Amino acid sequence: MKVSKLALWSALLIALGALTSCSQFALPAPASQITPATSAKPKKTFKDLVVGYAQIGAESDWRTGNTASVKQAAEKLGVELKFADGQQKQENQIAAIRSFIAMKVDVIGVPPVVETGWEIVFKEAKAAGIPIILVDRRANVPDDLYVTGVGSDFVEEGRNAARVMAKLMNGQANIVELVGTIDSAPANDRYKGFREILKDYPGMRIIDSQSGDFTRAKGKEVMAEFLRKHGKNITALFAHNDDMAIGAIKAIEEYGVKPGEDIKIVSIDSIRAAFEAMIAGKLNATVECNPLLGPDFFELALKVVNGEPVPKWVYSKESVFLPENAKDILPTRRY
Ligand code: GYE
Repeated sequence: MKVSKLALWSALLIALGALTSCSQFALPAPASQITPATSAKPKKTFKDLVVGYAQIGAESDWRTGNTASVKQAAEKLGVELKFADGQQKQENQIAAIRSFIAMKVDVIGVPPVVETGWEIVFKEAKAAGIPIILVDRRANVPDDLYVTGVGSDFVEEGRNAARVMAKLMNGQANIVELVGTIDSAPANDRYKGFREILKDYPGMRIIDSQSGDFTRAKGKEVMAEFLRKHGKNITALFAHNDDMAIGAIKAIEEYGVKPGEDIKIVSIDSIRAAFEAMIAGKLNATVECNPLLGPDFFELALKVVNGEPVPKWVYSKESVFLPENAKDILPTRRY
């Protein structure tokens, strides 16, 4: 086919036109509309950060270890920490978050005492542009109300407690359970994980289950009640934390039976006092739960402030400790 000169020229012109219009789309936006790379915000460092931490309180040695970890990490990194002690009350934690918002801190960390009731205050933080990081415990809120979280897999801890107890008891037990703070993530999840494994052991029966609020005093009180009700029928105790187990050990001794022998005990946290109880033969196993979350928390906080990607949750690595090597391990424990 013969192509005329005119046709060639017009084809060329159309192609050129297309190119120019294309290149117009590719042209960078006017300088006034973009932030040139040179004026990009400089990355913040730990020393620039002001962080609020709305702690639950001081119910257990685990919690004391967590407070120490957050304070020490802040000090070491040069983060300015605003610390509030909620004294076990959600309303105090909420008030602390509101005061951090008023102070315009960069990030707020919170271990929610219970799972529910956080939506309003988390929305307030979001509206003020202050990211919330969950530490240790989960809150039951939509995903967009917190940026990330760090802590343990509590369901797995409950499963591990059941696994080690089933072994200790050869699959036959009348168990009483000291549950943690009602509606708290660790209590809900440990309760669930424990039962998940027990389903496979028809001889392992939970004969009573009540909250001891994660404290030694309550653990002792509720255990005494269990003993009054069920007497020597009780052959095993699962306590959602070591502190309640330590309180319960006192009640068991006062009742006149032997903790660790007549009643086998498994608890969670692996605080130093649990190792001492294992060495004394009064506790049979402790499932680890790591409170030393300060360094990870501030690392996440810095990433969030600098707009770097973070996972939705960072899980701690944990194990189970038995009396056999408690003596060797105790000196290495930091909480
Ligand atoms: O197991 C208990 C503490 O939230 C994981 O809280 C934490 C729990 C811990 O009081 O000892």
